[in-house]
Amino acid sequence: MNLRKSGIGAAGLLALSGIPALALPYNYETGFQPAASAVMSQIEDFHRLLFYIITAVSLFVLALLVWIVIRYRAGANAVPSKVHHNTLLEVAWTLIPVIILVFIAVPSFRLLYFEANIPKPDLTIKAIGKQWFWSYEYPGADAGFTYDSLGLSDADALKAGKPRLLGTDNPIYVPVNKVVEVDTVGADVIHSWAMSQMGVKMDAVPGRINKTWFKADKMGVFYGQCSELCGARHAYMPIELHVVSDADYAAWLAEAKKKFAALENDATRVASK
Ligand SMILES: [Cu+2]
Repeated sequence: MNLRKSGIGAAGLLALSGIPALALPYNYETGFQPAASAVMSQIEDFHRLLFYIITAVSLFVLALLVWIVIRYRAGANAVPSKVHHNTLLEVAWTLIPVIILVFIAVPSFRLLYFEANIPKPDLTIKAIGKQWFWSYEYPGADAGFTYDSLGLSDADALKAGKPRLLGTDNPIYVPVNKVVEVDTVGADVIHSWAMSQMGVKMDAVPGRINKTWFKADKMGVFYGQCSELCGARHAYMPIELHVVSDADYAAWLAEAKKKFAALENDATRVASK
């Protein structure tokens, strides 16, 4: 049974309110939330590869242990063996782990490069971590704007049909299938902008810009959280991301330009509190 589709708990509540429940974790879930970007799909694939290797190595070691415990127990070996050193064995137990590690390194570095090498972005968002909420800047060629995105109280979240501790008052909007560059910076302490279904987690450090990217391949509402302990209300600065069609994004953009504060046209401006 697909728990995700059956709508349990908060996911069910969301399904009723018309928001796709796709993006929510559910009780007793194991593994990752479903991937919504190529980076996350590749992280899943890499994780699966590691899982097989880990399982095989663990079972092999367990079998060796069981074999030694039974075969070489004191009861069956009145006179203990004095054998030590076995060149072939020692070379093998050094070389085989090295070969396994090199085997893992190839897809690992390929994935790291894929994550770190930002394609030409279709749009750029600046995420500024503050104690304890996120501010976003949408720099535009004509008129950029900025706004704060605060986590909702339990009562407000319930009223808005949003999940507790994940919903925000002003979500971020991005178009589907477009490369979004996210520039992160901290205004006070180190925060971390994390959106697991996009395979993104980037520290927001005061005084420097860190860049990451994602290209959402599914429409829907996605949730993330600050993932660097940043103080008393670290748990209350969620990220709500809406991935929408080009038309819906254009509509939101037009409204946002009117609704939110215009961005000062100063490229050297440093994020302020
Ligand atoms: Cu934080």
